[in-house]
Amino acid sequence: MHNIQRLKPLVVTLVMALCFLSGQLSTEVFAAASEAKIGFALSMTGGAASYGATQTKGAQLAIDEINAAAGADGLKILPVFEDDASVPQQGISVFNKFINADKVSIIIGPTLSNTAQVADRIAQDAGMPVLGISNTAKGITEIGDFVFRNSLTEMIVIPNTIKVAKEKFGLKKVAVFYGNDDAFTKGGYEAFKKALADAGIEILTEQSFAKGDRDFSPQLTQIKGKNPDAIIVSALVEEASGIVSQARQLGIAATVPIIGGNGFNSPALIKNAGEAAEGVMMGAAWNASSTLPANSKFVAAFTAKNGGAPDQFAAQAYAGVYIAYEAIKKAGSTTDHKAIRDALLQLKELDTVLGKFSFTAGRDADHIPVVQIVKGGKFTVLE
Ligand code: 1QQ
Repeated sequence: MHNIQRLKPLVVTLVMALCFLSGQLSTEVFAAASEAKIGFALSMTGGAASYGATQTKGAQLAIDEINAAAGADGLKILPVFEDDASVPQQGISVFNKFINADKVSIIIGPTLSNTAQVADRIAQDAGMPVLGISNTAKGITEIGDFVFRNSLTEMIVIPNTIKVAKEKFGLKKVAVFYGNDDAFTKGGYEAFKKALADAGIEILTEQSFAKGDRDFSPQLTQIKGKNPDAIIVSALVEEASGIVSQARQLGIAATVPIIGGNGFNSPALIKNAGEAAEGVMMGAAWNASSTLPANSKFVAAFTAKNGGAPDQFAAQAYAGVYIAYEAIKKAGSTTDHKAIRDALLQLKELDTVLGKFSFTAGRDADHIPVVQIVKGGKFTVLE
């Protein structure tokens, strides 16, 4: 008994020395060349493929920059890109692969909230940090404490969109048109309804559609008959493009603005709807015309590499890679998922293309939203 008591200080010192050494060792591991695997679950096929395409480009640019700057002995990123095919089941398979086979440090994605609301549960249960870069429906980060996103939610963006639209067009009465089978389009619909009520704008009619629909003329004919001041649309880009084109084909005048949510932020809308896209307005999370140094550098590098300007989805992907990388470095480990999760929460005012970035206590993004309008075939930020 006596002997053990006497040994106690020695044991404490030994344990402390070991802790110190292991801390030293983990920095040593990073000082020697090492790689952090990041799993990207993005929509490369299916309805959300046009978002996934620019997300991939934005992420790849950040990876190239980080790996070039890391030099011969720094921490590099080894990306694993997988197609979530825009459907929840495939998202689940990809997440399982990242967790069990690839053993990634963190997962970035999936593209759609509709997939995230099921796939993120897999990550949460496995204690794998996941960073959404385009999920804007409510309820995603509530899945658990390993789920983060850098994408501003529709609950934050839409009230601003409605406020700006009301000032610009003097809206009093509108029609609402939304997708009724997707987490994002349903969430956007609810956010629009609340924002319209708060702004004292009357809803003349509510119409809905389903994913994959191609003919929107029955609902648009109903809407036209009500003579609204604007049409509020919660849709992903494939359906949004059809709605915008067919509204103008049916003779709904260009003086009746079409106002959308996050799904409208893809250049695919302008490509698909052409002239009919002119004047379409949407809320956005990234200020494309920001002259902050980080943003100007990103826009120039992206344009030089890809022969065209980035969109919001590319910007959020690019920022997401830098956020994940900082957290892994700060955690001092590529395998300690809890430490990486904790490091994400501790990131403060990281300089990103979205502005100075920190997560909220609820692991969401929090910055100023903007409103964009299509002018001369381009997204323009309303100042
Ligand atoms: C979501 C969205 C989509 C528009 C992402 C591409 O915001 O699914 O949450």
